Amino acid sequence: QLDPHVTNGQVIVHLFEWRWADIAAECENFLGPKGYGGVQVSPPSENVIVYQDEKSRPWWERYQPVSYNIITRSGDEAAFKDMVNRCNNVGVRIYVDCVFNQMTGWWPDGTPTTGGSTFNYGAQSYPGVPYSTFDFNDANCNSASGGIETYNDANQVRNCKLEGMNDLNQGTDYVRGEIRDYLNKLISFGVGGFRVDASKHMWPGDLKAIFDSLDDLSQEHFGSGARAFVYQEVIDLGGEAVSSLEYIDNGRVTEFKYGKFLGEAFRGQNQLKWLVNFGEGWGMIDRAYSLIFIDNHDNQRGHGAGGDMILTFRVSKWYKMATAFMLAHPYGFTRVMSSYYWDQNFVNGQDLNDWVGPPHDDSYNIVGPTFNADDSCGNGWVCEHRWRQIYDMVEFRNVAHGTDMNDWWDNDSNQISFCRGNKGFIAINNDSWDLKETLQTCLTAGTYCDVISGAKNGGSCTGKTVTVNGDGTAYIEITTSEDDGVLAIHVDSKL
Ligand code: LM2
Ligand code: CA
Repeated sequence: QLDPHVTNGQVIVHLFEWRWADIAAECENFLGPKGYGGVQVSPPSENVIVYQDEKSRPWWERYQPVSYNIITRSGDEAAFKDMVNRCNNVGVRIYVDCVFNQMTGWWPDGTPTTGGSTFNYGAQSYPGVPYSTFDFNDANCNSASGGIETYNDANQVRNCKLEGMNDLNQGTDYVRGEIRDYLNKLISFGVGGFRVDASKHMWPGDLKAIFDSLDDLSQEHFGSGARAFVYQEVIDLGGEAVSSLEYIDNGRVTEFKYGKFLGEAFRGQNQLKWLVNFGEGWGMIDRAYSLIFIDNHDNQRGHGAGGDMILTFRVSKWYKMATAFMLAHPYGFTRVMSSYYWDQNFVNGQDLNDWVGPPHDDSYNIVGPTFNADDSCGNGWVCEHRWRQIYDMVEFRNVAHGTDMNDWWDNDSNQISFCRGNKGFIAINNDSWDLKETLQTCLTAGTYCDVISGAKNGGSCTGKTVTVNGDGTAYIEITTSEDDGVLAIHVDSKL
């Protein structure tokens, strides 16, 4: 359950709040050709429809399921199946964000849902599954309020209500069976695995029992005996009762320290030279188990972990540098974030617009992206995964896959470079002065196209070129006035 079963590439992208039909087209038109291995999709399970004060259709309504029917603003079951098939057909895997720690929060009786299933929060009745009051944890929660009051008590974290939402008891055969049936339904459609929402709030042993009970992946797309890829969302920055290490027997685990540490480094709170032993050397979990990212849909808007150190598309130069570092560096299994834009409104350090949902029409139907001549997106979609500096580094990661890091260099400050075997070379300049050095690239002699400032186009290069000498060294220049603080070359960018 550690194996993502990728064939097309080593990087997955979270197409946050995209519609299934748009993802299907994106697999065919962009992700397949550019070497992305898979897509994390937003929760497909039927959810509560939220109109609360000025908050109309917040993105977070999808974390309040009312049933496991496949019907949301992203599309219905037919559209979902079509997406999975079309993506698998071009080698791009689909990983599903699954929400089964909880059902809804409190909403008035008669509150509408995306598929028409009814529910009653107080009676803990969700007939669309069905779940009833026996299936929830209240009796197992030891806090006074019934909600999670402290993260120093693992029992509270797992058995009490998160943000007031009805907390499922995954310890019972019945609840396990309903969750298993939901995941097996997705497996039967051909998905490659699951992002398990709020795993920290479920007992690792309960999760193990559920994952072990799952069917093998679709034989048609994955061959025989393939097990679902599992990555569990556990926020562990240290100092709490629950640790990510409790979950590594079940599959991979999100490593939230990764984006926080890189955010601190690129924002100047740490020097890049210290990244020489980034990874386990910094107290992060073993790379065999870690799922890493610069930002996710929570912490890019101040939810979740990492605070204001997290880098996002809003600080694009740093963001591209940190993403390039992540994709060039051998640690972990990598996920790229793909966002939509929203206007922030900070009051006392809090973004009052952190709830704003995806681009939509007057009826709050999601409106998909348009595409510009330079591959970038319109209609309010940021599409970081379509930024040249990012998708070219996806290719770098694919080319360098299977090699280790070697020939690290730094200037004792914020200029660094390293090789990946004899496959690729990257240099980064986050100092306030130019990088102008002759460095070891580990590549064979010849002329290479820098895939950050441009791209190889037939026999020529639209960006900077690098001349590698017979001994593997090359003169490397990254000035502070350039758009990007990165230079990257690899065996397939040789001219
Ligand atoms: C996650 N990981 O563990 C998701 O990545 C995160 O996005 C989810 O929270 C969370 N777990 C629960 O699945 C989001 C969002 C919350 C939001 C919840 C539920 O970050 O702000 O809570 O989804 O929709 C919202 C309101 C909150 C309210 C709650 C219940 O913000 O004020 O609490 O709904 O109605 C009364
Ligand atoms: Ca729980």
